[in-house]
Amino acid sequence: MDSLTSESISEPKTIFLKNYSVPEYLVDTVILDFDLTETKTTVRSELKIRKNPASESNSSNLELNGQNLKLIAITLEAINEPSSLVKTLTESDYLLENESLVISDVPEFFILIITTEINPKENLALEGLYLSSNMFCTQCEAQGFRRISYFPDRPDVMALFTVTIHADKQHYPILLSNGNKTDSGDEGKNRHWVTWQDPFPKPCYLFALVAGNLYCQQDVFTTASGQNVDLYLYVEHENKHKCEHALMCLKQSMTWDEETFGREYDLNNFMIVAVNDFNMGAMENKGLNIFNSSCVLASPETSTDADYYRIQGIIGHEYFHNWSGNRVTCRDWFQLSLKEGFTVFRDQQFSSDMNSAAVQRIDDVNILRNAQFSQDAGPMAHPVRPQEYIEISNFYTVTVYNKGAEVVRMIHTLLGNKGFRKGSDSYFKRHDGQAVTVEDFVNAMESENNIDLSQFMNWYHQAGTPKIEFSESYDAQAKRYTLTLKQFCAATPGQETKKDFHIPIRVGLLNSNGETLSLDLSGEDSCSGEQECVLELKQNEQRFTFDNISEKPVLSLLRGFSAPVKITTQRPRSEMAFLFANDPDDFNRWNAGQELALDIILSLIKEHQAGHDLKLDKEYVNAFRKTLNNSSLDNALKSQALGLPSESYIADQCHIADTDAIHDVRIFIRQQLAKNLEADLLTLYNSFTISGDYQFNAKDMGQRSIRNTCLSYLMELDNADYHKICVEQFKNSNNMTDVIAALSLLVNHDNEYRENCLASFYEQWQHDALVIDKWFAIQATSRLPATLERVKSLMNHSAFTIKNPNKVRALIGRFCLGNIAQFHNSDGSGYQFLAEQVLSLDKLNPQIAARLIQGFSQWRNYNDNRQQMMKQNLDKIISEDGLSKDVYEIVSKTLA
Ligand code: 0A1
Ligand code: ZN
Repeated sequence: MDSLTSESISEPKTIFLKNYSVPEYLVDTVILDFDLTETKTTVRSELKIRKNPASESNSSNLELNGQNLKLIAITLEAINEPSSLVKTLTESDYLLENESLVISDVPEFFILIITTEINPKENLALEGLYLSSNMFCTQCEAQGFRRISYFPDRPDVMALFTVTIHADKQHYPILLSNGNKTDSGDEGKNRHWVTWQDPFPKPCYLFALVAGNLYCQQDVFTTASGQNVDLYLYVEHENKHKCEHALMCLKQSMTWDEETFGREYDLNNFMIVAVNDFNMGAMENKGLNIFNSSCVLASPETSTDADYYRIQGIIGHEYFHNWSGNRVTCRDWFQLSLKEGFTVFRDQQFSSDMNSAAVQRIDDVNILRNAQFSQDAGPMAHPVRPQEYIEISNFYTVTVYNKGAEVVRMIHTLLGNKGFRKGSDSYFKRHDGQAVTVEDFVNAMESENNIDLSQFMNWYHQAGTPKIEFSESYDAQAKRYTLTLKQFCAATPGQETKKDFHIPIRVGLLNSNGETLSLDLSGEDSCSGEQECVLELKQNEQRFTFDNISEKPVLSLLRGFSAPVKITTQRPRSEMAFLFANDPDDFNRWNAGQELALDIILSLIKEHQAGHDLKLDKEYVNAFRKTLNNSSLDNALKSQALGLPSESYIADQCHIADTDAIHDVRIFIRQQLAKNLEADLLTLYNSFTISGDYQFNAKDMGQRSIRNTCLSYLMELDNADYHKICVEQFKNSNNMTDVIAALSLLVNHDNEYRENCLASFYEQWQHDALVIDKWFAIQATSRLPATLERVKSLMNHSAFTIKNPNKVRALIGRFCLGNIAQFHNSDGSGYQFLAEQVLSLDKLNPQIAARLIQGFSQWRNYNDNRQQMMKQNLDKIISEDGLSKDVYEIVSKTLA
C-alpha cells in the first residue's frame, strides 16, 4: 500500500484555541525501534494506549497524525480482555488519509504496533528525521514527530520513551537518543545497536535521535545537591577546536539556574549535538539538545564577539527549557509563549548577569522595536497567545518569544524579584510533569503574591503595541508635580477594539542639575522616599501626583523599558539632550539619544524630500562629541550610544517609508559626524590596542566594539588613509570580530582593496562553512549598487546551496530582510527576486520560505508604486499551485 502523502494541501484548515478538547486516548509508553539507512529507514513503534478518563467523548476511534509515511503494518493487542489476541489490522480496520490514520473500534486498554518506512535523505523540509552532512538527526517541534511515525502528535500526550537505534557501525558509530543509554550490541552486516531510556514522561515534540561519526568533547558538572552530570558536546571531527566556549556556557547556565531559580538538572547526562542543516537556532529535546552549528561552535579566529554572545544566550535558553518547557510543558501550541516567553526572559536575565545588564537590555529592546513592533502593526499581528493558526511553525515569532518575554518581565517588575521567585517556585512545584496553560503560570504568580492579574491577562489576549501619551503640570506653590498618562491601542486583524492594559511604568524625576529627586507619590505608600517608582497604569487615563517637589522636574519615563509600549508624546530636543547627558538610568540615557537622533532624522527626511540642502543640528554634534569623549562611560554602552536608529526602525516611524531618503539621510548624518569629529574618532580608535589572545570578556569586547564603531564613522569619509587602516586591521587582527568589522566596511565602500580582500578571505576560509556564511552576508548587505546582481551570481557559487538554511539566511535573507535600501529598489528587482526565491524554496523547505516572505509584510507602508509591485508579487505567489500551508498562511494574511 502506498500511503505517501503530499507536502502541499489545497484547502488549509484553521485551528482554533476555543476548540481545544482533551485527548481521547493517552499513551503511557512508547517503544521505538529504528533501522536506519539513508533512503529507507524502518520505524517500529509500540504504543501502550488507554482511553483518557478525562475525555467526554464516547467514540472508540483512535486518531493518529502522520505525514509522508509509508505504512507497512499495524497490529493491535487488547489488554485486560479475556480473549485478547494480537490482531493484524487490515484496511477495513482503519481509515488512512493524507495526514491521519484513524483506527476504528479500539478497546479501552491496548498495545498498538505500527511499522512505517521513511526516506530521511529526501527530507529537505528538515522536520522529522533527516540527513545533515552525513549524520541522521531529528527535529520534532512543533509537529515533526508525525513524519517519523503515526502518533497523537500533541504536547498534552506525554509518554515514557524507550528507543533502540540500529545503524551501520562504521558510518554511524555514535547513536544517541533521550535519557540514559541502557544497552548496546553488535549485529550482522557491520551494524550495531544502542538502546536509550528516558525516565521522564514527555510529549513527542521533545523526542530526538542522532546517528553519526562525531567527535565528542566531554566535561562534568556537579549539581548543588552533589549529583555528577556528564556533559557531552558532539561535533563533526573538523570542529573539535570549537567546543570550549559552549561547554563553559553550559556550566554557567547550570549554575545560574540553580542560584537564580532553584532549578537543578535531573538526568545523569546532558548532550548537545551540532548540526549544519537546521531551520532554527536550536532545540531543547530532553537530555539531547540539537543545535544549529552556528549557535554552538566558536573559536576566536572564526567567530565574532556577537557569535560568542549569541551562543551563550542560546545555550542558556535551551538548557533553561529543561524546566520551563520540558518538566512543565504546554497543553497545546497556543500556549507556546508559556515556555518560550518565560525561557527568553530567563535567558535574557542570564546574559544580563553574565555581561553588561544595560547593553543586554538595549539589545533586547532593539529586537522588540526593530522587529516585534512592526509585526504588531502589520498583517500578521497576533496576541502573545494566538487564538488561531493555520500552520503553527509560523507562530515561532518575535511576538510569542520576545513580547512574551516582556510580558513575563512585567510580572517580574510588578512582583519584585522575591515575589516572582516565589511564584515561579510554586509554578514548577504545582505543575511538574504536566502540560499546562498560560493561566496556570499566572495563577501561580497571583496566589503566591496575593495580587490580581486578571486585567494583566490582556497582554496575552490582545495584539498591538499600546501607545502612551503623557502630560505634565507643576504647581510651584504646592510643590506638586502631576503626571497624566493615557493609553491607546490601535485595531489589529480580528481585534477591532481593545480593553485597557495593566502597564507598569517605571519613572524617576531629575532636577535641573541632573540630580535624582526623591519621590513621594500621593496615595501610594509603596513609593515614598524612593529614587524611582513603578506606576501602575490600568485605566484609559490616570493621574499620578508627586508631593514635595521643589522645582519643575525633568521626567525620566519608562525606565529600563518597563513595558513594551510606544511613548508618543513629543518632547523638546533640549529635554532629550538633557536626558542623553544626565539620566542615571543607563537604558533611558541611551534611549534619549536614540529619540533625539530619530527626531533629527525625521525632520531631515522631510528636508531631503523637499529637495533642500541638509544641515545637521550643531547641538546634536555637541551631544555626540560629549558622549564620544566621556571617559567614565563603559565602552560597550558608549558604542551603543553612538549608533543611529536602524533603517527599518526609521521606516516604521514614517507614514510612507521612503527607503531612499531614509538611507541617504542616515548616511548624511554619519558623514557629518565623522567630518566634525574626525580627530576625536581617530584618537579613540587608536587608544585601544588589545594585546594577547582573544578573550570573551566585557572589557575586551567593549574595546573592540568602540574601536570598530569609530572606524565605521571614519570610513564614511571614504578617503585613502582610512581605507588603509581598514585593510591593516583586516590583515593583522587575531580575531574574527575585528577582521569582519574591517571587511564589512571595505565591502560597503568603493575602494581598490575590496575585491582582493574578499577573495583572500574566501581563500583562507573556504573550508569553514560558518565563516563562508559571513562572507555571503557581508556581500548581501553591502550598500553599493549592483548588490542584487552580486547576490544572484553568488547563488551560483560552489559554496552556496539553497538546501542549507544558514546559506539561504546569509545570502537571500540578509539581502531581502537586512538591506532595506536595495531590497526596496524602485525598479522592483528586489521584490521579483524575493518572490522567485520563495517559490523555489517552498518546494524544498516551507518553513524557510515562509520566513523570507516577511520582506513583504509591511507592503502597505510604501508609496503606491512599491505597494503595487509588492502586491503583484504576493498575488503571484498565492496563485501558485501546491503552495505549502506555511507560505499560504503568511501570504493570504499579508494580502487580507
Ligand atoms: N523550541 C526551540 C525552537 C524551535 C522551534 C521549531 C524548530 O523546528 C522547526 C526548531 C526549534 C527553541 O525555542 O529554542
Ligand atoms: Zn525556546
